Amino acid sequence: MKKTIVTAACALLALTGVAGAAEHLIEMHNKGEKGAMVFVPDFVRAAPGDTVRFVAVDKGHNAESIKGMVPAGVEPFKGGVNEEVTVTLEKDGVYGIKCAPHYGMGMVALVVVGEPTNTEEAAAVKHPGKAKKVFAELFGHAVASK
Ligand SMILES: [Cu+2]
Repeated sequence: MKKTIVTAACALLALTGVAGAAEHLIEMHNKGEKGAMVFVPDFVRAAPGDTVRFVAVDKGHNAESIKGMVPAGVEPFKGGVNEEVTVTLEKDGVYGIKCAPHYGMGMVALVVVGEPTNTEEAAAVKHPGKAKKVFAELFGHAVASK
């Protein structure tokens, strides 16, 4: 009897997995291939309705949306330091994310959902220090992989 229930639950999970939204994992690290203080990966392409889960693998990081870098009508989000945040991205567009303590060190990420509708506005946002260079690169990906 118990086995039947488990099997049914698995079948249901498999079904929703096919039809449902994907989850993208972005980890926060003190060190990565691209240097110190990084989101891994720092560029994600997602579909509307997908979720992105930010996990602080190393301590001292957070994930929050950057002002002016979410599509119109989207609520900004802000995770606390060391806090795991999961956001569901319903609207098409680009989403710029930063780690507040390491923003100037270039700890930023870009998520493109569906059609990047707000690229121009988002790309016009000014950033401190190394974040400027990292975003220039990330917007390059957004255009190139379209
Ligand atoms: Cu950080």
